[in-house]
Amino acid sequence: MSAGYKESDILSGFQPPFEHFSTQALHVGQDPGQWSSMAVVPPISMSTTFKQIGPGKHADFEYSRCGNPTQNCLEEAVAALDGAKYGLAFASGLATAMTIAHLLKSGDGVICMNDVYGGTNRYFSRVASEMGLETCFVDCTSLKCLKEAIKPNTKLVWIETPTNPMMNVTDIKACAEVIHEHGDIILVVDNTFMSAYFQRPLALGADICMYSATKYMNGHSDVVMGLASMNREDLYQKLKFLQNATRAVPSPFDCFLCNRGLKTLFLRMKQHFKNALAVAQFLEADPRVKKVFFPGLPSHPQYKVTKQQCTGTSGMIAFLIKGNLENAKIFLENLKMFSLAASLGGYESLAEHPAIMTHASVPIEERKALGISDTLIRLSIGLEDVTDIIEDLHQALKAAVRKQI
Ligand code: P1T
Repeated sequence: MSAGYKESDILSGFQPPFEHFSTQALHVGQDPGQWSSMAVVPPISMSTTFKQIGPGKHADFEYSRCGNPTQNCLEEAVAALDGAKYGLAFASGLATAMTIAHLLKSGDGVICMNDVYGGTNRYFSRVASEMGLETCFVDCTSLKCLKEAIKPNTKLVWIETPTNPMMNVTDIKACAEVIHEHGDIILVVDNTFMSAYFQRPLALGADICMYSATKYMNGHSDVVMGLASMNREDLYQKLKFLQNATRAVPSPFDCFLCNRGLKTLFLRMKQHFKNALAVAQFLEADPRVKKVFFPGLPSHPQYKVTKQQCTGTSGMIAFLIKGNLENAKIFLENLKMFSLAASLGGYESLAEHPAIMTHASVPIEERKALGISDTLIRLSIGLEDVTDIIEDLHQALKAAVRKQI
């Protein structure tokens, strides 16, 4: 099971955990005094409208699309966990991307990390482009490529780190320094794979930190939602306006669930990391596995950067199985405890085939160039007992690759 690295060696050298994280997750935005009932757990405020004192004169809330008490609790908590002044909740991760893209106008340029979630690639290349945004996809792990891609009309740089699915890590601080030398370019970091517990993009120079909260931030695979946090007042005001103007908001019930999920984020992330580390070591040592992509392993090309900017890494692993598409399919179909399903970041272990599933919308030539091959498998390592997780992977690998290839 060991690939020759001691777990203690691998865990050392990451940044220390963010101070007061669990206290903030439990208390910021959650003051019982904000409710007349003094409820300790924020109630689900289902009312779509709020009684006004006089025409146009309202108390804290007016109409639920413009602001909702349950959503408020969540937004305040998220801002605190990201070390931000402001937090905003949206209907999904992609609704967050769409709202952020509305900050731009036709003719503006976007630089998007070349390896991103398939839906983000599709949004910029096939939806935002139709509205006049010019997007180029660039390997932002190379500062040289990033610098060369900046044009006079560049207004937004979108990075995802680690990337979905290849687990490439971008140096956020170095990237922010480069783009902020070029005037007013907004740097957005999709922090979905790390969650607020392991990475704080705003402290490293990003202007907006965003999430598909459908993943780790909620953590229970029962909410589709997006989140964004920022320190800049101008960006907050514009995004708050757009949040209302486009109706990209989540339901109060979903806000309640995600707010609840945040309470255990720190506990969940630590266990995801621990389990994933053991799985990555197991896979790296297995003769049926060709290559493992996990930023917490010394073999990862951006291991050093990961340790410099993160307090750990999550449960996301990608690997190449030996053989061909058939071997990958047999592996996935033989998993017993893992579910073969898209999505990630829930308490349960999931496995998927990016080329056929989450990244099918990425043109095949682009997929090939990125390394999203027929034998690439992505795992979201859950919170089950790690021996059961490894046992399931072991038996499926044995079924899929019968002899050494
Ligand atoms: O599904 P939605 O909440 O809209 O989030 C989109 C999104 C944005 N960013 C990243 C890094 C993501 O992984 C996702 C969604 N990803 C999957 C559904 C998936 O299985 O990869």
